[in-house]
Amino acid sequence: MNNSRSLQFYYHPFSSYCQKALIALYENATPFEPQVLGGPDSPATQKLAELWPIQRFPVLVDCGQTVFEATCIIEHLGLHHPGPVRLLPADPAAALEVRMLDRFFDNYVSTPQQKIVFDSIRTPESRDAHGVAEARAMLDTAYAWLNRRMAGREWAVGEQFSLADCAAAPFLFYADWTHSIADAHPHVRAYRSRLLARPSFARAVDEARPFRPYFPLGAPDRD
Ligand SMILES: N[C@@H](CCC(=O)N[C@@H](CS)C(=O)NCC(=O)O)C(=O)O
Repeated sequence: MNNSRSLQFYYHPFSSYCQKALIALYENATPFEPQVLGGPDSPATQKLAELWPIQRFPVLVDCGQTVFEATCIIEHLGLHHPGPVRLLPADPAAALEVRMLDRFFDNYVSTPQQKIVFDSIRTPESRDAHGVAEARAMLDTAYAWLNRRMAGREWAVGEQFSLADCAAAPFLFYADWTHSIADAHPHVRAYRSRLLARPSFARAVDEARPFRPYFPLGAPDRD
């Protein structure tokens, strides 16, 4: 472990998966070199293609080691650059529950949310109405399950803010813009508000404000 190693973080401020990892960096005030992805010709974008041919972001480079997948970046930071905020509990059973909730937010909130947004930017003849209807139904099911889970809870797992909340914050933020969280799910709405008030996420949201006009469905005038 060496906290003086320099970290390069390849990201775009408006990207939900990048915000997920940024929250972890901000929670522990971990120093890093921002490598903001511009257009296809920007140096950071070209470097990303070399580092990670799949070209999904965020990507972290730590002393020549390339780390991809937001969850793994957060786990890597916890192992090699720990700070006062521990995002994976020390207890293995509690850590497993955190990882399970992290999978829930990636697979059943972010994936359907992105399906709806990406479908909206396709040409009309290549849209997938059936897939979008399935994605909306998945979000409704996920909101209902989460509403029951969050009754009486502050954070997704246990008493402490964790990796699962790093995932929940940007995914519920954009999911509500995409397929609104109904009043019938007050615990999800309250949880989303708590996440927005968390300084690490509030900072990520503020830094992404200039990009709101690019939200394909039109960003609402709130948050
Ligand atoms: N499973 C990846 C997903 C990352 C991801 O989908 N990132 C989006 C930005 S939010 C992306 O790279 N989009 C570019 C593309 O799809 O070409 C993770 O957990 O980091």
